[in-house]
Amino acid sequence: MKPHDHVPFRDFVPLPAAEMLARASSFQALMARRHSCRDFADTPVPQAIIADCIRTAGTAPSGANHQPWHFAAISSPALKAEIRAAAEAEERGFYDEGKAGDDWLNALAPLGTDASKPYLAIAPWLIAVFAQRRGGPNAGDRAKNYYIHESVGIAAGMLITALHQAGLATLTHTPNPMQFLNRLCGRPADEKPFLLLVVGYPADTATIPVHALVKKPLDAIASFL
Ligand code: IYR
Repeated sequence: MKPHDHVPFRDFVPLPAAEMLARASSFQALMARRHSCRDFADTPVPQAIIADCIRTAGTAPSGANHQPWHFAAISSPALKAEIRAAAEAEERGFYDEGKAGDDWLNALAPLGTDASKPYLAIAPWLIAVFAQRRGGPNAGDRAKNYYIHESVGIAAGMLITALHQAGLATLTHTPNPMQFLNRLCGRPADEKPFLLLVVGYPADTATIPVHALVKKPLDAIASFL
């Protein structure tokens, strides 16, 4: 088969309308139970689960199917400790040395966050998501990539969804700047760190800021035309 050939549309399973509605509704209820977690247990999570969730992320649509992402999954205690130290150094600049600015700090105040990020060393897995400026459909390709942030954003969303569906809690953590992730994860300079996802089980002491429970109703986020 040549690259420009097509095959019949496969794998699609049509469902009766009642089942579609039931599935849409139960999936919505499942996803409504995902909350960002900032207090993790150190309980281990098997690598095979993380690997399958990354496989799911890898099925995301992407510009010209170049799949412009790399997922560095980290469970090494030494590396997690290094990432924690580097992230906290950036976060001190953000929270304590004026980089955030008052408006941003005020917007974050209801979350109760600060520069201390112990969960980066405690959670069993960190997944550093990188966006590749160059690549292509095959490993090792060096072509220009397209819609990089859109593609990696979609893949990251699918990864978060897959991890939640697998029974794991997550935090989307974005220390700013986070170039230190290239050095610590051994990634080339033309990959941009996109997101550091913290993955594991919530600690018994974990809480949810009430602020984060307020989700806009459908009529505020959608219009049916
Ligand atoms: N990266 C910081 C600050 C932060 C920024 C936003 I926007 C958030 O929604 C949450 C936190 C931190 O992780 O604390």
